[in-house]
Amino acid sequence: MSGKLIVFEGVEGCGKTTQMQLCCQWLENLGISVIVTREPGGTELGLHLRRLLLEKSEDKPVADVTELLLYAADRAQHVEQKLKPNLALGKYILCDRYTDSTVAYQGYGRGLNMSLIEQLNYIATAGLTSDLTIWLDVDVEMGLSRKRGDAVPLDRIEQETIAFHRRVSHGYSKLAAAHPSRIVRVDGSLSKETVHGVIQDILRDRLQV
Ligand code: T5A
Repeated sequence: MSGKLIVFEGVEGCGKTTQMQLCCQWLENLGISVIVTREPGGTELGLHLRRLLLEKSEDKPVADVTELLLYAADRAQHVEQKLKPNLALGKYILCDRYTDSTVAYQGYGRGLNMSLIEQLNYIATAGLTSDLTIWLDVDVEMGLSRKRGDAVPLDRIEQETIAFHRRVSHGYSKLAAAHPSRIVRVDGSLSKETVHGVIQDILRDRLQV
């Protein structure tokens, strides 16, 4: 029996965590066994990498290529230690970010070489792609203002310029256009309950849950 990998993607504050929690409760009520995880930080090693990646340190800047390699290392460990074994057990995995984040943030956001990113994504995942990716599309300013409202200090990447976040957002539009059978756009500016209802419809339609 093999499970399903369902990924949630989007710019900062688009509502992934909120929707994954709602989706997890809904699937569990249907009797489906669910794992909720995230990148970076879905494994013990990944938690160390997450701290290195997201803590802001003015005197120790992270070079763009270093950042790319750390996300790839986090993913390789996550795929091997958590995603593959749980898929083999037939679980539904709800994953906060995956390969599209690297294309959007390090590719479109940082301007790193796309072919290098594709190669690293392939090495890190050994070709494991999502069964479905939900892209929560919200305006960058709206997402950041939600995050500021959470009263938690913005992390290193959230503190990037608006121009950076707009390039990331543009990256998601390009990805969705390039992979229409895998990536489904959902209007993340709607209420939490409305967005959840839309996601339920998509999962029923695409994965027959
Ligand atoms: N990254 C990651 C890369 O650069 N490359 C990579 O390869 C990978 C994997 C991860 C960072 O790493 C970068 C991207 C990120 O910058 P993170 O802590 O996981 O960092 O941060 P995010 O992924 O951005 O997740 P957040 O927790 O910050 O935001 P969410 O999960 O999108 O949003 P959520 O659900 O926490 O909601 C934020 C606020 O908005 C409210 C919520 O209640 C909350 O207050 N909200 C809504 N308000 C109104 N209407 C709605 N529909 C709402 N939905 C949520």
